[in-house]
Amino acid sequence: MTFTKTPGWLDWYTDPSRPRFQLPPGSVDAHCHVFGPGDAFPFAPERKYTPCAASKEQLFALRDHLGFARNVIVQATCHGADNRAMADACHAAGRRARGVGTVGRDVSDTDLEALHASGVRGVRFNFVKRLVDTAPRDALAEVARRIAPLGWHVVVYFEAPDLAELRDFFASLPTTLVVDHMGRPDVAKPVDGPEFGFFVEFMRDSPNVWSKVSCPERLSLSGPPALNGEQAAYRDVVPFARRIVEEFPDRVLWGTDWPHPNLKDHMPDDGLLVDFIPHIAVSPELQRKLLVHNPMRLYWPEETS
Ligand code: 0GY
Repeated sequence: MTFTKTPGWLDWYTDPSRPRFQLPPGSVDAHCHVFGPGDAFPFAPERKYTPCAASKEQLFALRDHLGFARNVIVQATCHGADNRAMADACHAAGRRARGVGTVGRDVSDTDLEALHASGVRGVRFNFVKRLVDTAPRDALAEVARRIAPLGWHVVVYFEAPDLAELRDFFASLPTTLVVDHMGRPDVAKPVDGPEFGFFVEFMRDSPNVWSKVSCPERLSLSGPPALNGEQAAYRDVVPFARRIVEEFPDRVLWGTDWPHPNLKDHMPDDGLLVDFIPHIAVSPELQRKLLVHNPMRLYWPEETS
């Protein structure tokens, strides 16, 4: 089937720079996607956008170019609950990728076992209103109960103003909970202000909650550095991500978010995104936790002593 991408959609960089920051050996890109290609893996009828194709081969080439050892491939809403593209990519990568899927309450045990065999270790619940029509709590709670015995976790994507309303639901879930992109703070607000303070307090009160300190390019108002700049890219996001990394060093993950769905103003250079990491994880120890130890404990526990 042929698909035409959403007007205004920016294509991912085909020639990203080589990062100056050298990733620790065994680093994991813990948030990235594959899209289609649509003729092999059609996009979901209920999708809110049609992306450009971004195949597993292109993802693996980026992994190698940036210096990552492994990927965690996260199901994006454009594929709905059809996990074939993501599962196929995980399967093809062997032990070098794990996945996070999307399933409904009607998923069979056989389907869950097949997803597990392909490398899936979590499910994603999306509460971002521009991406999904509904997120029925009873169905999601049932899914969480079904996947908990497999040792899987739940990944949640929401925007900062919605946390107050979601917090009790999150607390009722029986698994580890991983929050995408720090719960999307408004970085024009102070890092010590009530909005981000609420998120920090949520993590403080909930030892099972982790956060991805990812997507500065989505959150930033200051944007990438000037071409001749030594300044950190996306510098307005640094204090937010650094706060989370330093207070919760054992519960943070990082990912590129390649191929960067839904960006219409600015497409990041993935090499520059990697160069953002030492600004938020400032010591080798914090970098190893963020990029190696934490994702390995969550996604490859059988390889972690
Ligand atoms: C992200 C961000 C976005 C999209 C999705 O599943 C998705 O469609 O996650 C977004 O538009 O903010 O994490 O990829």
